[in-house]
Amino acid sequence: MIVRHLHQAEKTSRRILSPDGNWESTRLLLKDDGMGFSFHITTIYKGADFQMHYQNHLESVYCISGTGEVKTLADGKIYPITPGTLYNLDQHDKHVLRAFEEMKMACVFNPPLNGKEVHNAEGAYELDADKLT
Ligand code: 9YT
Repeated sequence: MIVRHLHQAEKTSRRILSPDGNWESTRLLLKDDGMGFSFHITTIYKGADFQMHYQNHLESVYCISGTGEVKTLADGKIYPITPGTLYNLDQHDKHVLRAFEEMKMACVFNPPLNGKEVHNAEGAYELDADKLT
């Protein structure tokens, strides 16, 4: 069995700070753990407003706290995010995420992340990103 605690993991290389200053993510479960998905606790900073497009991954995002909205660019729809909302990028949807307050999110990626992924110019994660060191 694999057991980890967020507060301990935050003190290690599992805590990734986005270079764009929009978010940080503590990656509690990664590809090497062999579960077939990765699991992260992500903080989206207040005022963040940025585009993502996970061309290589599916992602589920559950809001633990905070408020914001997510917009799918293909159809212009805007979905409010409040604690309890789960949104799922099942179509590799290009989207914009906005945080009206700091938001704590639980995020699951399939296929699992290697560890050090940050967004490329298109807002995607590369499949061959480095593992944690
Ligand atoms: C909600 C979202 O996609 N935020 C970007 C960070 C991502 N969740 C991650 O790498 O953990």
